[in-house]
Amino acid sequence: MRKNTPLWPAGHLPLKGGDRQEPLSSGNIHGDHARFGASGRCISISPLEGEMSGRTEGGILPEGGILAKTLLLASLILGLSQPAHAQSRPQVEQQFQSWLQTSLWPEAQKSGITRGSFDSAVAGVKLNWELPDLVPPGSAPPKDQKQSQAEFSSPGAYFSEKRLQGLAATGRTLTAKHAATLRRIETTYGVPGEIIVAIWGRESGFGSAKLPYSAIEVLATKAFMSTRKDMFRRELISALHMVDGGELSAAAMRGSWAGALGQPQFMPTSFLKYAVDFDGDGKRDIWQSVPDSLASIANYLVKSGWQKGRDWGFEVRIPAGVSCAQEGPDRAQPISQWSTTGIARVSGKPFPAADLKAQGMMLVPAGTHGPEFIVTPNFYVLKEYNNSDLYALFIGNLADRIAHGGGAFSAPWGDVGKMLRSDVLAMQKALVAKGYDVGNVDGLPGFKTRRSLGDWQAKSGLPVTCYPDASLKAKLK
Ligand SMILES: [Ca+2]
Repeated sequence: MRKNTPLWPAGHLPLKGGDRQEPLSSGNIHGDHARFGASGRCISISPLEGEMSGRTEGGILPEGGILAKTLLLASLILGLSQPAHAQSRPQVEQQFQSWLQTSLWPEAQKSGITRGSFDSAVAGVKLNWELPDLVPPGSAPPKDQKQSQAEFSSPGAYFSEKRLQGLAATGRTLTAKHAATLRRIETTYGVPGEIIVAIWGRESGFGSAKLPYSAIEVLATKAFMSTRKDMFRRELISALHMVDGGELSAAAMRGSWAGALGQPQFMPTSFLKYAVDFDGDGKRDIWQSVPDSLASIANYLVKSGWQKGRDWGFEVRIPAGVSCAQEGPDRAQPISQWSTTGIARVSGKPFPAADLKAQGMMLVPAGTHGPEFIVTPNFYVLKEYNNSDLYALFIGNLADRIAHGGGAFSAPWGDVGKMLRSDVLAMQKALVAKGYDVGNVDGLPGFKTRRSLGDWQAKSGLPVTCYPDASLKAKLK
């Protein structure tokens, strides 16, 4: 292992469809990236997955701890696993150089990249053997087996109060410093400054995180030999287009260990789609320019459907007698409608008028064991940036702290999440056998699983908690 191995992955793996929640301890090694902050403290920038939408996940997590150990272990297992038909590194390097010319170049050429740009971008590029999640030629891909033995952590582990307070304090300072820019961005894009600043903080420590890797090197290595070659190959081609289009030199294209770029941590496909020049120098510079970085985040959200004038969501209290099994974007109804059932904000404030008459969705990530929410469509736009309920809640909570001096969610996250993923999987299979829709049968308690569990609990005369726990294991067969 190299000394500066990134050790702090974000705590979860956002997944397409949003019906899942990653166990914090499962060793989310998929392209996680981390770096060392300018201040010298280690800042982690989290894993890929949003790559479906061309995004990486953002995240700054507490130093060390179980996640670090898990990633370290996973990197040891995967990065240094014994190939089935071992080939020496020089042999693999040779294959890589040949692959660049005989496989990648024809595709790049076909997509319109010039030979000169291609040559300048890949000049001197070598495989980076220190990246996680590599599958060198001749070696077996990692098994998913560990996953089934992984325990869940409570969603609460995601919301480090210390981390959030730190980000909020810096976020408020920087909001004041960049007030004029943020006002201009709000006028142009309709996205509140606190949302943009919260994402900026979460993704790159407000741009303070260093970007230790050549993005071309990372993307080429992963396109050549990783568990998700096709996705990285698409990103690599996009990165070549960035060079070809004169956005910046390959050498200047610094990124995370997953190839995520600059202060907003865009993958190259997202850069091409969403990055904007907002300081007017003619360059889309999400590395050095704060205005470009902030406006690019806003543009990403607007292009993903951000609704001007609406909040992201509200922590609420669901009264006894109102079922928690009403979660999900497919059960949206006007917030006024939710309100008539007795659902109210924990703050005691009324729902804003603009939100009251528009759609809202119930969200209970820990069932009745944790904070309960009515979220707006903008919550799902935040998930487009990074497909995870907890990520979107983190951003919403951080934004509220920055804008209104808010604090932690009012209800505590219960001590849930002590089950093995394989146990949840067994419960999902039992629910499916009874005719319930649990979404993906994957051992992760996403909203469809929680909702169906709640419905089954109600039907079985059990307390309705909408979250799997050990006591239900024997009952649900
Ligand atoms: Ca610019």
